[in-house]
Amino acid sequence: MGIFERLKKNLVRTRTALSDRISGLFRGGRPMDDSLLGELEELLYTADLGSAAADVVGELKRRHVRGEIRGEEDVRHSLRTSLLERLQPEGGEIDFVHRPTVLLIVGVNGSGKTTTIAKLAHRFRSQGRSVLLGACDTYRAAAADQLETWARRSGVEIVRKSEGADPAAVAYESLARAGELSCEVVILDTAGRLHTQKNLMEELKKIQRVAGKQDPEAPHEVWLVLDGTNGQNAIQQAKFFTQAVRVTGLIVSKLDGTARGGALFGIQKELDLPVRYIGTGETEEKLEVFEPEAFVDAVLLG
Ligand SMILES: Nc1nc2c(ncn2[C@@H]2O[C@H](COP(=O)(O)OP(=O)(O)O)[C@@H](O)[C@H]2O)c(=O)[nH]1
Ligand SMILES: [Mg+2]
Repeated sequence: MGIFERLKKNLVRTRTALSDRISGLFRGGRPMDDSLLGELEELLYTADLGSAAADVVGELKRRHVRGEIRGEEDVRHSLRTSLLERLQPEGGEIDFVHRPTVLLIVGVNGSGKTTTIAKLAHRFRSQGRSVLLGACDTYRAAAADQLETWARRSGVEIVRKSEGADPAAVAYESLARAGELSCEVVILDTAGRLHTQKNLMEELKKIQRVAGKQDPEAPHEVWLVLDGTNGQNAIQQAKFFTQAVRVTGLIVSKLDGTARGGALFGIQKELDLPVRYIGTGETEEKLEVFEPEAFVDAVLLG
């Protein structure tokens, strides 16, 4: 199964909210007019496109006035073009030029960080890379246990300490151990919750600093995991993280479990960061490199 087919299947709820409902608008041979365009805009809001909804319908209206939009196919085509313009081009896989390449994964509690790290580890392992995971979420022992279970399953190294240990010390040890073992990739898991948000942000900054002491360019990537089921609400949370750490990319998780996948367009516009991967299920293979065209086609085309 190719990526388009997989996305069609896994993003079926968002697809129903967009593609199927667009078909519904045109049922019974309804003509293109202002009332239809109004309903289309509403539909896009309901599908959680946020500010993107007004923009793409505005473009559609301009084309309609110019006589370029006659029916359903033209509408889909116009939406496809406008939505693709709003997405940053595919970033592809990172190039792993640094050894080790250090990835710092941040996000609120429950957003899917640990699961996403398991998926990344599985992915990089299957590409033949050596991977080490650092359990910097020391807030609860169960967090490191969860990471360790995934590490065992994928046959990758893990560095962990006891509950309450300094997360920056775990980061330091992870990089040192990766150096000894000559690992290609280090993925650092972090806590999404502390006593206060200020503490959390200070902690993330410290992990970033400590990694930078071993390699001035580390962490080479800082990926923010956003829970796709939160739709547009993920944006405010995300801004909080982008103020504390140097976020370089986004991973939107749980897109299989929501009709709000259209939020990705608003999220990308607001945050101006590339979406690297999307999560489409709970198991380790349910991670896709984010390909804008495949994504748009899977949720929009009939
Ligand atoms: N359906 C679905 N569930 C996910 C996905 N990613 C994570 N989850 C679930 O979300 C919950 C929280 O995930 P976890 O990785 O522990 O979040 P963390 O607190 O950020 O580390 C778990 O029940 C995961 O199985 C996904 O892509 N799809
Ligand atoms: Mg976790």
